[in-house]
Amino acid sequence: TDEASVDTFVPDSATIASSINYHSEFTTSFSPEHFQLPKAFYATAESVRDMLIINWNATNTYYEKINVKQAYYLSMEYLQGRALLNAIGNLELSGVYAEALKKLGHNLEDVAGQEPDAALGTGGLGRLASCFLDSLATLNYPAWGYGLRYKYGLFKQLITKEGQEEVAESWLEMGSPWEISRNDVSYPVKFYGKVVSGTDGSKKWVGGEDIMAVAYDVPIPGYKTKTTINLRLWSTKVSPQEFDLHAYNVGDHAKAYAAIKNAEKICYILYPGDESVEGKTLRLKQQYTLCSASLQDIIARYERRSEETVNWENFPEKVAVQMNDTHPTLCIPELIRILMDVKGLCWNEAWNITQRTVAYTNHTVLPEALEKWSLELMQDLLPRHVEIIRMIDEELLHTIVTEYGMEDLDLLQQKLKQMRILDNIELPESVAKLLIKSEENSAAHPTEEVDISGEESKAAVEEDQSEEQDAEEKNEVTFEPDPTLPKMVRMANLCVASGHAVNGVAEIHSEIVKNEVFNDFYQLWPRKFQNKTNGVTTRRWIRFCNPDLSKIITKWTGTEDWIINTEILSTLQKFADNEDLHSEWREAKRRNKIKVASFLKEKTGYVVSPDAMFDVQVKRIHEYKRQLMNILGIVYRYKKMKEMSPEEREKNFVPRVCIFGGKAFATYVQAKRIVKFITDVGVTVNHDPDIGDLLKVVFVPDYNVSVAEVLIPGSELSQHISTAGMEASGTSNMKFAMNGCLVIGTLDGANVEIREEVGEENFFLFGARAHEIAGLRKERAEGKFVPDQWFEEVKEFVRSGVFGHYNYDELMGSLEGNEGYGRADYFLVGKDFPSYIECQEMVDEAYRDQKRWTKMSILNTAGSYKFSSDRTIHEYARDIWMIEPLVLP
Ligand code: 26R
Repeated sequence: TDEASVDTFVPDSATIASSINYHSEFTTSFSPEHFQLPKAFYATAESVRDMLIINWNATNTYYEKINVKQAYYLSMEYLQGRALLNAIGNLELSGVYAEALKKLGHNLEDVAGQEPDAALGTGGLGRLASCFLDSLATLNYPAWGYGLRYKYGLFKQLITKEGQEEVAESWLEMGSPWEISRNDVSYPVKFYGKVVSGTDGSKKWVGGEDIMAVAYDVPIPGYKTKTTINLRLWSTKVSPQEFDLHAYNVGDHAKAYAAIKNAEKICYILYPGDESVEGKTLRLKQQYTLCSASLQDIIARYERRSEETVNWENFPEKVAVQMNDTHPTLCIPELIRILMDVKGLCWNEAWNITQRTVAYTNHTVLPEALEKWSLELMQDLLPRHVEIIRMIDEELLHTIVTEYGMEDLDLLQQKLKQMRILDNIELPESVAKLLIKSEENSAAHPTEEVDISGEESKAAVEEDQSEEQDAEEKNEVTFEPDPTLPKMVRMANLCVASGHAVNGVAEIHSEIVKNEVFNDFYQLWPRKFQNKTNGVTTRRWIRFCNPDLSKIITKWTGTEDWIINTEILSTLQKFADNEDLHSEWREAKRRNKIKVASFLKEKTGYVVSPDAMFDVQVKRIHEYKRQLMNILGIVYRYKKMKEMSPEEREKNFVPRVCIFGGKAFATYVQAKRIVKFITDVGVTVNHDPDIGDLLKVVFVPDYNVSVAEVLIPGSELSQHISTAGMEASGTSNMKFAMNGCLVIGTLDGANVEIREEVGEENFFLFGARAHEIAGLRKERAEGKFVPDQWFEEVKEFVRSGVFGHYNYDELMGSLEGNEGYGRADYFLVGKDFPSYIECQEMVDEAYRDQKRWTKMSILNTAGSYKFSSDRTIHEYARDIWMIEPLVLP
């Protein structure tokens, strides 16, 4: 098809129906007799795919021709969810597709419901990557995503009497209609082996095992634009050299098969359990496969688009690489390796180019989630990369020495130790020499008392207050490795040292990144640090998941342009008191609630009343997210209800349906206990004849993108109640606010900015502030904190067996004391509980006044314009990637 006809070609329903028929007969791998579900879905998707491929080709041909600068988003996770309605919505073909399917005896919604979710991610980080792709395409930014094509995505969650059970999620069972396998795009990826030096000082990584990474391209269409970008996912297979034909011939089939399995297992599953060395190795192989294949591909493209002689200096003028958290950190040493060992550049050139190319986004401050890899394991698997990491470490150490000088040796040594990439590893000779020399120097000419001021005096005071052991550690910095401790590579330090930009994902989080987590680095390179508040795509998260609300917004703002220019949403503010809008708004919410109610009935069997308030907490189950506080609040409510007469009950409480959803990591025992507890409370409360519709507790199994698309439009209150300072941003909070749900939350992550935008009177705030947390924890651990009486009563009530006789000691014990199960309530549930309960009472009060509630709801949608991922992507493009939109002719 030539360019002109692409522009003007808008198919009608008859053309589409015939395309679907064609694919039904020739493309899908189903029996020919019938045209039923799920075949109808696959045939429909194939017909959409044709159009995507036309645009995809046009886009990439144009990028190639213009030789445009491209951004590459490297992520170990993408949570794409379903693609059909999104694709035809973006192509503006929903109407004709519905018509075409009707002709063929099907209903579009049912057909779309056949699609399995692509769940190649766990939560916020993966879904953010997917929202970013949608915005990049929509805004015509030349950018690609790179990831891994896991055969099994995130597990399917079953809820049984035992709690959560995990089942493999085989999303590729019937094949994916969206991917295009690129048999011509493949790269070797090496593991193990050794490094050999040439006589000219050059290095080569040889031997070991080679596997092949093969590209699968997923076209990502933009909304109302021809731009269709690419998500390139790598799959792994045995390299022809490794395939042992001889073993087959002599009957050693197991040996021959081992090589195949060894290659293929890399892309089997998302997050292989990493308790064992095998699990850890596999995960590192996954990370390296993503980095190596993507960089080889990016470099090949750069060379292909270059004039005759390739100018490597200019590489960063054409390539920007964004690392989605530390998971793709290995692209740093990999880029250096290719530039030096394959392209023949020297260290300084390669190091300089790499720094100008890569940037890093941090998504968590939880210490246990800051990645560290065992040096031993990495040395074994990637020996050349370890050499390069040692060189980067050395560069960094020299920078620190230059910055701090030799005057205050204690300070210098402390900085060296805290900031270096390699932990518990002897100093490189060049740095050790400097220190010995200067120690001699300072013994000969003792330096004067240093004037401690500003930051340092603050640090000094803190040091005075800290425990003796701490002080000792700080005074005597030793670089002798401790043989009892493992030698580690700190991936985040590697990213911060090597990237030209480091960003957090919400204002408060970026402040914590600068002032706490990476403060040493911030002092060294203040200009590297940025904030890029997260966002979500309005296409999926308003327009397509909530068509009723979308119609109302379009009617009252007078345009559909709010889908791209979210600022327009704020014009709703002027109608916040308009009674006509109120009744339309409530009507739409009610229809969405009815859909949620029937969904809950189908998934759980529980029947809930759409007249009750729908109160929702859906997210990964984690102690810091405090689902436990939510459910204990519900227990409190239940207990109070039981103590009242029926009349009092009706008078005091607004009927609520409390909905939970989310997966616990398979090995996270405490999180799984929380799931079990929630479902146990549900069993008791939902069957209590005294309570009826006043309170229902429902745990929705297998929360994923598609479930979110049903729940969010039909929610009225949503809970974002993490311990302050612990949730980097949160992104579902944005989706809920956009869909007119009120947020109850702490001052954490993006909640802070949401509250600013929607107005504090439209946000239910409670709980301790981030800066108070450390002090509160200390107080708690020292036993100085006196827990609130309600809180104590609620725990007692649980222990008494009202919700069954599952052993709750470990769960309740984590909120208490210091001994046994006691973990001194690290997440401060007990501390925030009273203010949470009071806040929930204010929620009830607001809900009783439906006029007030509706106004608050409208103002939440109106105030959410900042949280479009379009805004976020514009900021990345402008401040980090330096790329411009490129509209196809
Ligand atoms: C490597 C391993 C230990 C690991 C740690 C943490 C793997 C995955 C994670 C997930 C983290 C990085 C994550 O999903 N963070 C979430 O990122 C969202 C998008 O920025 C934020 O909204 C959310 O607050 C944050 O928890």
